[in-house]
Amino acid sequence: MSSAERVRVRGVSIYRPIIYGNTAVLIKPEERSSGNPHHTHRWTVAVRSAASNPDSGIVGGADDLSYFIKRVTFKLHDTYANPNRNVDKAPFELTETGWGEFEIQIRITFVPDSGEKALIMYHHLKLHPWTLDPATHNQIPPYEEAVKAGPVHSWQYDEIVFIDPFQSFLNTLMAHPPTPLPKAKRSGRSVPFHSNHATQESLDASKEGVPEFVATMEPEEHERLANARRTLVAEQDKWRGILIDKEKELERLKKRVAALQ
Ligand code: SLL
Repeated sequence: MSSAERVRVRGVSIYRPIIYGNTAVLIKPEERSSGNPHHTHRWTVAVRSAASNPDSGIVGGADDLSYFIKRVTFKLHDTYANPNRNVDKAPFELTETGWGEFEIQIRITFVPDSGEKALIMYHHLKLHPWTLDPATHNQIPPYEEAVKAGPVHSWQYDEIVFIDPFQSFLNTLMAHPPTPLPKAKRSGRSVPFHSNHATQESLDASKEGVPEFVATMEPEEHERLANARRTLVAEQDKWRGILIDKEKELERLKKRVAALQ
């Protein structure tokens, strides 16, 4: 890389939408004996592009992220052999079997050209559906019941923001624009989010097919902003009223002090 390309482009920030999370399915009781008989679930943890390929049947993953991600390390629970699992090429995902939920550390190492530090995120592996019969929702459901709920999905939307990127890395990013999220759901279940860099939403759709992240529809966004503005104005009015009352009280007390002196 030439020295000119090692220059940071000041004032520029560029982001890439990603999702991270897991899906899980039950292992049929008759298949359990072939592996570890205690392992009840087969799960996949992944870092993917946020947009889905509608025909793929998977959540996210329309774009290959290896133009900016070099490695994803999934750190599993200590009950797993070799808990640090490196994935060095797309798709950045890992499939395992197990019986319990735990926190997975997800470490994203960017391509060397980026000059970026690794990013660490956490995802709570989810194996059990959230949306079963309310009478039993706090318990792990029996196999027959859980299987009816279908695969479990638990995903977070996030945006990786690169601030003042190196010129060469900026070129790389701009050569790979992310597939835009659809405006509305195409199939399965959709999950609207507000494209605000700090916003994260998780989703769980065990029953209604493969969920998909979608861009918030514009009228919805307008409505949300209008509501926020109304709340702010009401708050301002309230505090202005309080301030006026306090000032009046202060005047009254000052007069009393003056009268006493
Ligand atoms: C729990 N805190 O108690 C969690 C730990 C560990 C899950 C869950 C595989 C273990 C193996 C596995 O599912 N570990 O193969 O021994 O729920």
